[in-house]
Amino acid sequence: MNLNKIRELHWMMILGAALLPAATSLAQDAGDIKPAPYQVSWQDLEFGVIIHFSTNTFLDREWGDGTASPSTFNPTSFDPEQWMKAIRDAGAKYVVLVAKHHDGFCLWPTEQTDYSIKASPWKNGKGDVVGDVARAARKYGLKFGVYLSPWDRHEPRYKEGAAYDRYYNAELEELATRYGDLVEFWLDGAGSEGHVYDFKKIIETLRTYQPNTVVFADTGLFEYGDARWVGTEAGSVDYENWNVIDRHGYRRWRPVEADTPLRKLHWFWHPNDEASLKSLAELLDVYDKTVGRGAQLMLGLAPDRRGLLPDSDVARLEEFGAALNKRAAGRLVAQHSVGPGDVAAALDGDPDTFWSAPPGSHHGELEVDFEKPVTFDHALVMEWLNDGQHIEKYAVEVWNESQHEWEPVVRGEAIGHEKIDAFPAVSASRVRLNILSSTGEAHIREFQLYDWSKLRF
Ligand code: FUL
Repeated sequence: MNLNKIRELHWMMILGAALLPAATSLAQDAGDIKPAPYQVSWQDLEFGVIIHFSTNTFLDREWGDGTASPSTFNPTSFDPEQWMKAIRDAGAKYVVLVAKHHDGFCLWPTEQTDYSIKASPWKNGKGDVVGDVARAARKYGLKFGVYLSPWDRHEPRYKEGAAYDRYYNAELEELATRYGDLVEFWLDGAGSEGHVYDFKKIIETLRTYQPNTVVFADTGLFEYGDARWVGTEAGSVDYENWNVIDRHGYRRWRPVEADTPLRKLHWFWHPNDEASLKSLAELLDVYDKTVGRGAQLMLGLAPDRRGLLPDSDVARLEEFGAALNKRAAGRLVAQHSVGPGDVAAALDGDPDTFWSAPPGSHHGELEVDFEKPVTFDHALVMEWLNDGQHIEKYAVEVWNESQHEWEPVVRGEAIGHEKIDAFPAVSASRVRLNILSSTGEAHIREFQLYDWSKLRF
C-alpha cells in the first residue's frame, strides 16, 4: 500500500457505504468479542511472506500501467522450491502470492482474460505460477494464500462497475477452487480511489469455497475483513496493540498484519538494488515491533528475472531465521514457579499449554524463582486469546532483596498474542508478571525471560 492509500480508502469507504449493513445493529461490547477459530489459528502463524513476481519484475517497475506485453514474462530458471526453502529457514509459516497485481496480468491460466501467462513465452504458455507456488509452499510445510488486486489497469471492464465485479468474482472463484485451502486472501485497496466494488458479493464468493480464509483488508473495509492493515509499510505496530477495534459503533476482532518489504520500499525486484536489503538488525527490530507487539509480520519477497530469490536475499533470510532460533534457545528456565493454578504451563516453552488466573478474577500474579540470580533484558508474554483479549494493564517486576519490595522493570497495557518487552539488563532471582487489570481472568500461554543484548549473530 502506498501513502495515498488512507485517502483512497476513505473514499472507498464513503462510496461503498451504501453496500454496508446498518452498523449500529451489529454493535457489541468489546469485552464479549472473541476471535473466530480460524483467526486464532492464523494468529498462531505469526510470520508470513508476500511474494511479488510479474511483468514488473522484467520492466524495473513497481506499478505497471497494464500495457506491458505478456511476452515480457519469461523467467529462465523459475524454481519456487528455492523460494520456499529460504522462507522456511527464515521461520515464516505462510506464503501469500500476488496472483494479479495492479497491471492486471494474471499468473495462472485464467479463463477470464487473455492477459495472463497463457500469452507469455514461459513454458510456451502452458505454465501455472500460482499452481507451482502453491505446491512448493505445501511441500515445505508452509500455508498458501493469494492477493488479487481489485484495481486493474488493463481490463477494459474496470470502468464499468457491475461488469468488472463479475469479472473479478470469476477470477476469485478460479483461485478459490483450484489451489486447495487458502490461508489468507489479500484485498488491497491501492489505486481504487473513487471506485465502488461489490465487496459483499466478493467475500461471499470466497466464503462459498473457503470458509477458513483470513481476509486481509484496510480498516476502511473492516466489515469484510478478518485482519486489518496497520496503516504503514514501515514494519512497526503501536506498542499498545488491541485485537478488538471499534469503528462507528461496530466492534470486531480484527488483528493487525504489518507488511514491509525485505528490500526497502520495493515490493518487486529491481536491478542493482542490493543496497536496499534490510540488515539483520533491521529485521530483528521489525520482528520485535510486529510479532513482539501481538501483530502478524508480512515480509515482502521478490524473485528476480531468473525466477529465483537473489542469493543476497536468501542469505539474509537464513541469517534472520538463525538469529530468531538463537534468541528463542536462550530462554532462562526457572527452577520454581509460584502462584495459583498450573503456573508451570506458562513456563514450559509450549504455547499449547497455559496458566489461568482464578475464574472471574481481574488481577493476578505469576511468579518465577531461580536458584541463583539471573540477568535478563527481555520478557516475552503470550496471552491465550480464544476467550478474548483480557489483559489491559500489566507489569514485569523483580524482587529487590535489600528493600524487600517488588520493582517494575516494565509496565504496559496490551499483551495479546505475544508481547516482547526490552529494558536495561537487570539481575534477580524472583521475577513476576503482575497482571494489574484484566476484563476476565488472565490466561498466559508463556512467560519467558531472555538476555538477548549479549548475543552475537
Ligand atoms: C500495495 C501495492 O500498491 C504495492 O504495490 C504492494 O503490492 C503492496 C503489498 O500493497 O498497496
